[in-house]
Amino acid sequence: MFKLDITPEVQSALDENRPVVALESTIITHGMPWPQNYDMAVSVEQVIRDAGAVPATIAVLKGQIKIGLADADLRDLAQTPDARKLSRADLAICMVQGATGATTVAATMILAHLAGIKTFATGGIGGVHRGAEHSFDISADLQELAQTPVTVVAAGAKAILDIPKTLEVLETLGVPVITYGQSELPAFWSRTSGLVSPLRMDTAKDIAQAHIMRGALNIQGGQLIANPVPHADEIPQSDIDPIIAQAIQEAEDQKISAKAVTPFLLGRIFELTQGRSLKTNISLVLNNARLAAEIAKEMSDL
Ligand code: PSU
Ligand code: MN
Repeated sequence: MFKLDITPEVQSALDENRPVVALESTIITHGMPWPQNYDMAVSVEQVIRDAGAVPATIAVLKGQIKIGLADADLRDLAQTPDARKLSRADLAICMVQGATGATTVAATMILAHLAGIKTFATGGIGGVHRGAEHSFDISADLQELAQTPVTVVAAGAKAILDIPKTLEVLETLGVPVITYGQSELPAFWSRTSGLVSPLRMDTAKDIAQAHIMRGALNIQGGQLIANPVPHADEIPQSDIDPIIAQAIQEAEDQKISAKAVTPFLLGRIFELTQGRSLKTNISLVLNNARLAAEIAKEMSDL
């Protein structure tokens, strides 16, 4: 029916039970501009290798599932802004049509799990959008966390979202939201959100053990690890909040909806901060990759 096209580097790590960290590709095609997106994708893979794990960037190229991307493919994809944005609903259709698509958190979790990868690093997950009581815009990433057993390391839910509502939905879905190393939930570009994190853990080993314990208990779904952005690159909430509000207002005025909302907001915030948001976004992705590599190493030891 289909085959997973796994690079030899990733395949041998999986065969030998060495640590592997999955990476998504929507952040490359829809989350950042060229060429910073390509530079970020290369650096994040390097950070994972330096930490002693193997990176597996995931995408669908001409209908083929790729677990690990060759450099030329990564470079091409980073220059394909019209690649499809693939969530759970879109994956099978993209394959049947032989199309190229970048995987969101949800689709990356599905494919990572198929390949036997348990740890995944990204920037921020999708969640409940502000005004969702009218738009019903709730990311499929939340449902996926409820059903697919992958530990996802993010810097919290993206601050463009309604974070309290996102936490409520995650609680309803039975997804553990675990902040690493502090008691306050981080908010993507900022280390603070004003919200107490539902759970806290201070070591990669505890996070790995919790993942394995869930499996042993036969509890479906994954874990969300919220890893605060490094101090040096943080944008304080008071600086970013008015900019987020302006970007959301513009999205409403221009009737941006569905899949286009998140890419529009990230792009406008990049422009309105003259690139500062992008620098922070790259920093937090690299930071998440480092933690994910530590978690993956603990999982393969267990
Ligand atoms: N994190 C980032 N930038 C991004 C995304 C995450 O730092 O662009 C992407 C992820 O792929 C996530 C998606 O799954 O945004 C959420 O989109 P939506 O809100 O439409 O579900
Ligand atoms: Mn949405």
